[in-house]
Amino acid sequence: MSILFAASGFTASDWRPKIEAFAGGRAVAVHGEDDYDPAAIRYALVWKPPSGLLASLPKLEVAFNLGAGVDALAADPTLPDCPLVRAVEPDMTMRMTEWIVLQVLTHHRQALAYLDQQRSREWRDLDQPPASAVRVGMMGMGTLGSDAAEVLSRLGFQVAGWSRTPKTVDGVEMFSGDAGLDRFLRRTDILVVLLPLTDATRGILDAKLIGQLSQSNPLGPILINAGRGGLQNEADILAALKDGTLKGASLDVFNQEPLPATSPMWDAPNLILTPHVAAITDPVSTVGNIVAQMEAFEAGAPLKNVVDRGHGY
Ligand code: NDP
Ligand code: OXD
Repeated sequence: MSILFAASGFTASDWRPKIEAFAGGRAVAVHGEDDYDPAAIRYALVWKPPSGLLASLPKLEVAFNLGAGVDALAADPTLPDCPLVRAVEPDMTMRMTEWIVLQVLTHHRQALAYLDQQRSREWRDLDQPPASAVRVGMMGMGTLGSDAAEVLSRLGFQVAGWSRTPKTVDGVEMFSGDAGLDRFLRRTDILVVLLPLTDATRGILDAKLIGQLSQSNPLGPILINAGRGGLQNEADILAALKDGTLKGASLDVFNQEPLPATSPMWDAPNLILTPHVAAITDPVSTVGNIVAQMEAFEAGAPLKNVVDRGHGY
């Protein structure tokens, strides 16, 4: 029985040797490069595989998604009914927290304004509130959001979180569900978004939501999204940046990726844009953990980080 690797946008030559090194004698096939018998595939390691590919593997037992977000897989109407395991990797969590903290501090410490001053050789200090006067709101308090929230709390920010289900998190004021959203947004100066893209969250970052953010901090509100582009209405964000409803934004994800060269987002004022790189998947730690899961599964242990198909994440 074999492992199939089918990950678009990933360099198979980086992954194949790692999978073979960990795979303990299991045969490894790379979709698009190797001939393989679909009926021999027991496990698939995937990232945005072609629609219908997983359905063509009659003996597939588990699909391991090489990213944390499973929206691309969920969009495949032929997705078979096997367990779908998503990536939950300490390395990915640390990379994401790094990116989030970088963006929060860039806006909080007015790095864009100082860069402008540097370009015009202007030596002038700007009013700087302490972190303790700034309210960060974390939309999505799962694996990634809760880690970034904890680090931002330690830096002194007033951190609140919003999740689907109610929960208690030390040092973080928690809100949940539709009922908690308005109060969460109204107390937020810097909104950080680490939500999955599901039917319930698609398009949530629109003009209405932006209009609910607090306008009481002179440096805010700021929007930071590393969740998914499908969460955001880019025209609304652009308009808010232009008219000052948003003082700044950082976006790592877009509705269309790569972002077309013609997109007006490239020229949006006070926008920091990165090309979906906030937290990449590291082959070494990921493959090691996936193979460890396969071995535990074969020994009868339950799989970890299985996606709840009903909720879509
Ligand atoms: P988790 O599944 O661990 O956490 C998701 C969080 O979102 C949970 O707190 C969940 O609430 C909350 N949530 C889900 N639906 C809703 C809703 N309808 N209303 C309110 N809250 C909701 O995911 P991760 O933290 O691991 O990852 C989050 C996302 O980050 C991924 O889905 C992916 O899209 C994105 N990502 C982006 C990367 C990048 O490089 N840009 C890299 C990795 C991930 P509850 O706690 O109640 O379940
Ligand atoms: C992920 C991503 O979901 O990289 O892991 O976007």
